[in-house]
Amino acid sequence: KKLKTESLSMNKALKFVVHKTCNKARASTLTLPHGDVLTPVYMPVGTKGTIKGLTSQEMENLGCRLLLGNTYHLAYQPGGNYLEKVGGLHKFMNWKYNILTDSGGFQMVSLSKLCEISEEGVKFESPVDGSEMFLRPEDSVHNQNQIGADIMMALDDVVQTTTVGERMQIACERTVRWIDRNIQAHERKDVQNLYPIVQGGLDFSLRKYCLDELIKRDAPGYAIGGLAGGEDKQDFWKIVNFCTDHLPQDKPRYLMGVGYPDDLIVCSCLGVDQFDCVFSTRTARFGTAFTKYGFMRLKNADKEFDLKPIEEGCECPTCQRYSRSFLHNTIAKEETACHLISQHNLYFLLNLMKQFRQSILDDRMEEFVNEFFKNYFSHEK
Ligand code: PRF
Ligand code: ZN
Repeated sequence: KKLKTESLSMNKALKFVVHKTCNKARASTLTLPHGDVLTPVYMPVGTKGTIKGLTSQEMENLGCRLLLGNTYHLAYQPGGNYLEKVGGLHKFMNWKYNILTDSGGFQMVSLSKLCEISEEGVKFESPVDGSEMFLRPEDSVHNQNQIGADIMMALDDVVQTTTVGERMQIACERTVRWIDRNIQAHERKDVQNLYPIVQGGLDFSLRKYCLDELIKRDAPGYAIGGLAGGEDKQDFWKIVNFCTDHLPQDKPRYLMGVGYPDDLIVCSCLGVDQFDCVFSTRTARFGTAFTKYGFMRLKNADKEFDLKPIEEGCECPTCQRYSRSFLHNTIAKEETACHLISQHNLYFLLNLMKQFRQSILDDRMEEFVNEFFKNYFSHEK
């Protein structure tokens, strides 16, 4: 049966003002129900309502104004009904700024062995206790309404990026069929925004079909999904560039699951406004820090007596107090080291985007990008 094409126009919960551009890059302000977000922006990931190892106060101090939660994890614990009862995720984690929740779509790939996808939705088996969760587009949106996220993501059919042939086409077409069910289920359009997600893998014609269909729904913002899944960089950049060429100029664009420093710079240049990735905090827990000269492995033997901060000149709370030597010698023994490196890495990405944005406003983006790559691929430490 043919579903009605739903529209999300007349949006009051989001304002997007582009202040200045340089080629395709934009310096903008995204105004959401919980305040302004300066873009391009990196959004730290707090899967279950906490950024692993960091408090809401620390996130606020780092300058974070938009962070990410995950519907799939939050629906398990503490649960949508619970969150609705306590007044939503903002109240639950005492976070006064914005929250974006992913729909659970990505878990179709990350938990693929524990899920079954059909036209109706996705059935997950809990990795914790084996219990079942059925997530239809309607359930995902209902949960996100209960969570109260400022930006909610539509439930999409996600397959591994490098999938080719029929399964990729099915995923792309199903994502389009599901968008109207997502939109129809959305009960708080005046206070929460729903972004559709462009799928289609590495196939330009599938991407174009998906773009055309989703753009018709006149959403407040759009996401580019289905990338950062082990594809070649060249293919990745071409698809991002293709999507930002076709997405509306006057709406925010969110590239999902991308968070390496060099990718943030390249994709901001291609016109992306929002990014998220667990990599910064996950890699920190294994002892790797971001620096302007590339990754630094604090476990390496040469850090044992190195009394410099992770990055000289870094203004993050970690670099104000602690040395590479301290971190090297406590990583294996103390939670503290992981927390401190996570804090530095989050500061690094938040600050990188802030500097990039400022360089657009100051008409010196090209110099900024040149300097970034000169350092990033140098052999300094
Ligand atoms: N869809 C959803 N979440 C995501 C992605 C996606 O395609 C990605 C990209 N692989 C990261 N997170 N719903
Ligand atoms: Zn630092």
